[in-house]
Amino acid sequence: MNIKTACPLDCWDTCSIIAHVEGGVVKDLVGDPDHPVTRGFLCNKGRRLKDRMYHPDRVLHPLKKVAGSWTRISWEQALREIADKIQHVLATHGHHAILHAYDWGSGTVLKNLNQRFFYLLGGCTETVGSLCWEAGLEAQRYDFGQARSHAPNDLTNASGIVVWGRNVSVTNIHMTPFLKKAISNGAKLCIVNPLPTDLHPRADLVIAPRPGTDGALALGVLKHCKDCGWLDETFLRQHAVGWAEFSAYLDQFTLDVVEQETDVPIEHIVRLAEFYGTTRPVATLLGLGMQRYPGGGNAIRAIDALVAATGHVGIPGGGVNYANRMMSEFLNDSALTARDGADVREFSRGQQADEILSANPPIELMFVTRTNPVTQVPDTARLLEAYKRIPCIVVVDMFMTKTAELADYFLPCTSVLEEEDFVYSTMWHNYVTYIHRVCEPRGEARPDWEIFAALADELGFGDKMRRPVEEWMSLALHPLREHGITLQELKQQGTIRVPTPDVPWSDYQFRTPSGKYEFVSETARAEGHSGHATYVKPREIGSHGARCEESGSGRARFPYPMLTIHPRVSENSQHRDAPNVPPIPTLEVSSAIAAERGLKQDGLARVWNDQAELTVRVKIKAGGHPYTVKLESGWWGQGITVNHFTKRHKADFGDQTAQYDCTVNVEPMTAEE
Ligand SMILES: Nc1nc2c(c(=O)[nH]1)N[C@H]1C(S)=C(S)[C@@H](COP(=O)(O)OP(=O)(O)OC[C@H]3O[C@@H](n4cnc5c(=O)[nH]c(N)nc54)[C@H](O)[C@@H]3O)O[C@H]1N2
Ligand SMILES: Nc1nc2c(c(=O)[nH]1)N[C@H]1C(S)=C(S)[C@@H](COP(=O)(O)OP(=O)(O)OC[C@H]3O[C@@H](n4cnc5c(=O)[nH]c(N)nc54)[C@H](O)[C@@H]3O)O[C@H]1N2
Ligand SMILES: [Mo]
Repeated sequence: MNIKTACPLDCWDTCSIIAHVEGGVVKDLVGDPDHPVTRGFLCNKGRRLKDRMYHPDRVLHPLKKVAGSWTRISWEQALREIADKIQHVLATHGHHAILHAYDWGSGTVLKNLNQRFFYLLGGCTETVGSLCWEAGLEAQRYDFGQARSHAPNDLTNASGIVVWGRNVSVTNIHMTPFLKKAISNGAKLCIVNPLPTDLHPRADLVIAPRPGTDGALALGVLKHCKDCGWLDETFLRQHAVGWAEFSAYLDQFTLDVVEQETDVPIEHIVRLAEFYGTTRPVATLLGLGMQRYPGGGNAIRAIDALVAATGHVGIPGGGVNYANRMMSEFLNDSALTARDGADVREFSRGQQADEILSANPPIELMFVTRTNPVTQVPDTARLLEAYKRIPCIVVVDMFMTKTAELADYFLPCTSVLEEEDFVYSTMWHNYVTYIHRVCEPRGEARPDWEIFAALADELGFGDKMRRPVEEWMSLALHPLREHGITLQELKQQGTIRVPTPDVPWSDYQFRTPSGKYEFVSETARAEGHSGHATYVKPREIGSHGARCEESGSGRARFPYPMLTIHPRVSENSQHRDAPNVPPIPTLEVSSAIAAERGLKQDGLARVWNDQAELTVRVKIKAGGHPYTVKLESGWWGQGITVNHFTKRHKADFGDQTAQYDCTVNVEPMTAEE
């Protein structure tokens, strides 16, 4: 029997999946050929949803930690004891003493009911802000009024494509066929990335900036376009505000200043300017990596300005494609969360350790859902210090994660394959997919909503959490009714297209207060920022020469930026089931670093900074910024996580973390070590 479901992982692609089921057992998962974007191909993370479900390490019963060891308990006992704790904390410290730490480990609509539970307590403390993409979303809110992306198919209208900091073949693999088609139609490809990617061999131009300096690069490229007369004067005059003020600021970004700051040779800066100034249309695909820096939001604003001023906004085959926020207008997920009236104290996802440590009232009870902060939040050591101070922690997950290890209660949730729901969380395209339950839950696992409804029963407000799931889903889909889309239709069709435009801003009616594209945004100013994009330097990463001189001995303490980007074989830390995740992780280095530090291919090395130290296997890879190293995130081992290395620095907008502003040193290990 074939049953349709979907991948709920926090990802660009959000695939629709067909499960082959025999006798109630899932035999195989394959891509659904009818999905217009993901088109029958399923990546290894999606295929492994089955292996995760059947994994021998999966926790299938509620657990309680007694005298330091985990003991199996019944749901009844778990729910009663946790409900008692909630009541006690509410009575003694109030609802702000309960922290709900959550993120997007699953992006299905019914997960919104988790928040509802805490709001119904009268409120809580919850985590807000982003480890992921918020600085860029805020940047595009200032510039356009909202982040919008072109429909995937529209890429084939482009004459030039700039993949700016997106790791397409790893994180957004379903973009690849669209890119290949565009290239075979004759589109030229430019890549801007400090690290080599699988797409590099296809590129006509590769630019490898020093990490965290894209803002300076974009401003310099735009200044050069201005100097060459390559701007879209009609756009600047009719559809934008603030150009004169911004244009005056640009003048300091001369070619030699930009070369100094970014390590990009002048010749490459000029070629990128030609790309934007003389090719039309150019589609720009932004990744999220480059906004995880102190100046990350401003970098996105600078790139927006470059693309807009050279006339690539609002036309087929163009756009600054960062995210797709239009979807949210067609889905009423707030009907499920029902936050209105709840008294919520907000702690930043990135800064939560400091906030927990200084909280008044203190955090007495923490619930963790859909996230593994111990491996994913920057500065793990500080986070552990904070979490260890919390008297009681409840984790809802499928596995004993590094976060769950700290807990007092573990509540087992279902896999997506055991749930009825729909997924709408794509960061890119505009399709929603229904999730049919593929098989019965294993063991005693329950969907999150059922766990929280059962807890609400214990606390006497179960009626406010319990409705048939169809009703919750219909509520969320309500705005689509006027477009003729109902739950019934979604259920039958499997995947439906939400009616967002294929080419955003083609009417040049922007969502900003002025209705125009805003090179200068009064909103940004009112929120405490510069009106226009500015260049903000990284705090840790500097020029290699300057860092080497710093120490006086010709060798800086931490001369190499280390990018802890998303892993190829796993979704963040969810690689427990993945093959080939070794106890010694791989550090990719350039040949320049290998020469400078005497590193050998496949040799062991020590990488360290002022926070952490790790033994790594060296892989020498050409094609990136000469002094940048790569270590995939999500990994833990040797007593630490990758985020033991990263700092708690903030990006400029949106309470976003700046975890890529991180530097290390590396040296070969001798055989005896
Ligand atoms: N296989 C896999 N796929 C995933 C995920 C996963 O963990 N594994 N995670 C999902 C999630 S949560 C997200 S947010 C997306 C992320 O998708 P992406 O944005 O594509 O990936 P990241 O790893 O966040 O970003 C890293 C890219 O940015 C580049 N980069 C880093 N610093 C800079 C810089 O200063 N300038 C420029 N120009 N580039 C820079 C890196 O070299 C890398 O190629 O992927 C999703 N898809
Ligand atoms: N150094 C460094 N740090 C990073 C990043 C980086 O690139 N470098 N990337 C950042 C980014 S972009 C992101 S989005 C974050 C990701 O941070 P997280 O979302 O915390 O990362 P995951 O490892 O995907 O953890 C998700 C957890 O949710 C669980 N889960 C999955 N489905 C469900 C469900 O239905 N219910 C419940 N209750 N649990 C479920 C999974 O088993 C898993 O343990 O990490 C950030 N941290
Ligand atoms: Mo993310």
